[in-house]
Amino acid sequence: MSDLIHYCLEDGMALIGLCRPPVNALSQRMRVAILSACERAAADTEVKAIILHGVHGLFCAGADIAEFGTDAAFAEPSLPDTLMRISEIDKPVIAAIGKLALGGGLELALACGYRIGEPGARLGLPEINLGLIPGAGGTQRLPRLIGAESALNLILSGEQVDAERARLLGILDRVADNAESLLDEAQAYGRELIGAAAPARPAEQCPKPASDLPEDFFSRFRESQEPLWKKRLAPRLVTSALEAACLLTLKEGLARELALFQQAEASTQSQALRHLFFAEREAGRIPDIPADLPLRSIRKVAVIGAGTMGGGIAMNFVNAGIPVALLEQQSAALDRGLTQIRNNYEISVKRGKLTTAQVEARMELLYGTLDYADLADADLVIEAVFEKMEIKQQVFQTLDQVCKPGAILATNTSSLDVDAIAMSISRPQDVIGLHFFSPANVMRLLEVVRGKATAPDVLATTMQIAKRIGKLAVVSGVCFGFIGNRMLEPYSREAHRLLLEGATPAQVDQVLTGVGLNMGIFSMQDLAGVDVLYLIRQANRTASVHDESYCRMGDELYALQRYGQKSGRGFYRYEGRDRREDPEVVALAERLSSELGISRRAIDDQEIHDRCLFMLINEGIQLLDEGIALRASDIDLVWINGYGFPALLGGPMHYAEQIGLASVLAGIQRYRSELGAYGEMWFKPAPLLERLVAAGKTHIERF
Ligand code: T1G
Repeated sequence: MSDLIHYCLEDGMALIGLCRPPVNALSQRMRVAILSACERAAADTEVKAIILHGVHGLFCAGADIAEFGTDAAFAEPSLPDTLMRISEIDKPVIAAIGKLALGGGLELALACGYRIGEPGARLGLPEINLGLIPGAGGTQRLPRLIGAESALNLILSGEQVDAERARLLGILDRVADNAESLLDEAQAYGRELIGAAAPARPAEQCPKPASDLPEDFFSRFRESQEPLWKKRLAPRLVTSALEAACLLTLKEGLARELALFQQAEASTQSQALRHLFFAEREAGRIPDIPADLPLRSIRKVAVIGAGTMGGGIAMNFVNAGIPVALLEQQSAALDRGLTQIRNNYEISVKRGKLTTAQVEARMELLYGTLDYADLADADLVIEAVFEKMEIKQQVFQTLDQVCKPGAILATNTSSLDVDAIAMSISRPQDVIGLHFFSPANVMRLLEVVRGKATAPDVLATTMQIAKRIGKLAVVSGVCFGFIGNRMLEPYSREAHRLLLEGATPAQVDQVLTGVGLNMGIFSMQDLAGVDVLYLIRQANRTASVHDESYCRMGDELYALQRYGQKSGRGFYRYEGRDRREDPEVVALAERLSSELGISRRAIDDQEIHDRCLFMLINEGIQLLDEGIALRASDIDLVWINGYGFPALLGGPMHYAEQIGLASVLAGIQRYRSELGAYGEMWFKPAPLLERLVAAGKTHIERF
């Protein structure tokens, strides 16, 4: 028997234990081992029933995602064939589900005739999150168990249901008393079935899945969902597979499902989402820091500044059950901050996301203070004060006096030099940047900025606490704007420059949202505030602005007090929540073009796409070459989770690989020659991009 399977006989039952930590992913070798064990049990006349379980408690988290895009994914025995064979065994087969049965793991359980789960088990078919569909019978067997509409909703949502809900739906036959007794109770269930001479009961003998649906259910369903699905392929394929389950025999339906699955698996959307699945897990790995480095313990956190950012940051920690001291300079500001936090929680109560008791428990963990002495026992202190170097350095010097040795001192700066802050105190090794994205209690992304002096255990501890508070932490080196905002600069520059050359804000935004970005750059800047961006520019003019031309639109709008949504006018005009193009903005651009001697012309969408996105990509590659970003996939995560880049494109780096690095380079070189002095100044290809193309590489990596 393979090392992947534990096999033993007890009371006339074969116990087949899956043993491929950490999640029993159903690789080709695992499929061979499972099939061989099941065939052995099926052929053994002593065996009257079979129990499948997870040796280490967890049942199975599905097919091996790493196999997709390779021959192994469909190598014999394929998962559908393996599960069909299990469903044909003429003995009761029981799935004893511990912890998780997801994707192919749940499909494995559905191929068994009976299912029992531990109370805390989570079951689901989350393939849609990977741009896939269930490809091993899930779209055919699940509707035969719980009805087509319930199955459709569960698969389209990708949600995981707990054991009791799974039992109520009809997925589980029983829920065990607890995780520890699951296998014993599964064996007792087996003895019952043997005693009752119970049949194998494969799913296909269940009633027709569409028995309670109107004739036009699927056509009306598609019509209602199409606007929500937008460009997404997988929901359409799922719906077709569920429709097949209602119209065809199981055998025909499985064949239809396989064809639809292969279409999903081969799609660029699924390739992008699978890339991001592994990217998120890779982001936590820091090459020069051992995974077993001892961490500092974080029992109490302090946040300095009770404004929007500070309040949101504090919420992250109390949400995770960690006490927070929230410090302000004036009691009025502190009260405002605490009130805002409570209001945020009250909204969650109204939405049914939190109970009043939970809110009180969280507020109990929050301690407002005006006295730095109250921070003396904090293990982690995060400042979120005004974005001015002098102010931040003063705060850190006070912390240096007050905080206990070993406390981690973090700055939430979005662009200031973390090293300059660290070097202003006696313990630079304890300083790190924690760039939360607003609203801090909502946005998953956290840029963890590693200073030159940051101690390895400070970085490792920070990465661990970030995961504990549910953040997606990406490590950045120190530079202006770190990863995200540094790339935003050239992307924004091209958009602004294009206004001077003849494009309108709406045209530029439509190209960018057409690619899939959540917001166009100009509607985003109207939301963020034209005034806020102007002040950041003013504070960093030497660091970020060499050529005045592309800043003039923003500067002029600021001078006209057109601050964006907040003032009803910015790059657009706002009537309530309606955003409208403003001829005054076009006239302003025309005036500036004339003043700056920039000739205007009709600009096609492809040029807008290429100039904005190729410059974004170029800067990302440069960041990688400088070592600011550890890997290209980290850059993808930053722009998807912090700036609304479409996950279906996998992030700017993955997208560049799909376009072709040589095409990106050629585009940059084209504009460098076509745009005169401006092109000469700004369209310098990143040397790493040139090296990658010269070496014929298709994947972005440092070398
Ligand atoms: N395949 C390969 N590796 C997987 C995996 C999978 N299905 N699930 C997890 N891993 C790895 C993961 O990369 C990490 O590796 C380690 O396990 C721990 O994961 C035919 C087509 C199960 C809830 O979508 O949601 O079945 O970084 O860090 O936070 O119809 O992993 O340690 O090297 O995430 O405790 C459907 C995906 C697949 C479930 C655990 N299944 N996994 O979360 O740990 S497609 C899924 C998860 C399919 C069939 C279809 C989570 C988790 P490493 P982790 P975690």
